[in-house]
Amino acid sequence: MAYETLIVEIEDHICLIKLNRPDALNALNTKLLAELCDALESADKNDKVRCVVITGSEKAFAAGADIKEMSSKSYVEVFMEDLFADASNRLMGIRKPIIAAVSGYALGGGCELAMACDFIIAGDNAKFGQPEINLGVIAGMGGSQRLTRYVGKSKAMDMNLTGRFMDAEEAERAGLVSRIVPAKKLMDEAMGAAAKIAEKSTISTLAAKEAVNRSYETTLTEGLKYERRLFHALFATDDQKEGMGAFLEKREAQFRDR
Ligand code: DAK
Repeated sequence: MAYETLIVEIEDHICLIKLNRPDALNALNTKLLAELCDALESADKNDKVRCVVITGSEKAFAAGADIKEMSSKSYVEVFMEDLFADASNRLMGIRKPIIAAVSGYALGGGCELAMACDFIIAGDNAKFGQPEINLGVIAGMGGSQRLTRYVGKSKAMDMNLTGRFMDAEEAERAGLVSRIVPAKKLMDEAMGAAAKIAEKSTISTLAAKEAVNRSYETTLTEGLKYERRLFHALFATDDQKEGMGAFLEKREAQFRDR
């Protein structure tokens, strides 16, 4: 399907989604968010796709929600339409792994979108921030919640209250990003990570994603039980027999998502 605000390519089990509003530094407007949810849900349903990568341009992953689109809205409008709730919920419903490949600015809703992905690989030029405070509002899609879980209260408060940007090195030190690479190598690294994930059984990657995400929502005891049950359940799959059999036979596993 052709999109107005995205470029989507599917190759070798990887769905690459490039945010494409260069004139607005990929600001997230209603159209882009709707198209992004549509592209992600299509990838989630597509048996050929095993991993998704979301990226932007070299200058900006996304500079936030579209300020021009939002600025004149009233409280009643944003409350009644429950601005961004649908996109936020639909993003959380995606079961396949999603990597955010971040170059340049990931600000406001852009930083929140990256954090809603499963992990972030950053170019050494990446800049993360929750500058909504400068606009007389606060973060609305995870900047006070997910960021706090990623980097702890002190840094999350600093980012949300001062609106300052965090560079890639600080973001890696703080645990916001999983790895930093030279900006020019960002897509090679992100696609390489996606290819590694795409080699696995999709049943296992969905289970792994679900188990890690569960740790945010429950106690340690319940989380450990949940993880154990998923682990047990994977013994019902052909892919578990194939994975363990291949190890014992000293060959590469050929997973068939069964
Ligand atoms: N929205 C709309 N347009 C934007 C934009 C944005 N967020 N960011 C940049 N642009 C546009 C600029 O207006 C400019 O357009 P023209 O003037 O050329 O037409 C073009 O992109 C290039 O930007 P600049 O000329 O400003 O480029 P610079 O290199 O000088 O500066 C910058 C780059 C990223 C530092 C700067 O553009 C900037 O500060 N941008 C705004 C960053 C920001 O404040 N982001 C937070 C937005 S608020 C919610 C959920 C989420 C949210 C809200 C509610 N609910 C669930 C209720 C999220 C809110 C936000 O993200």
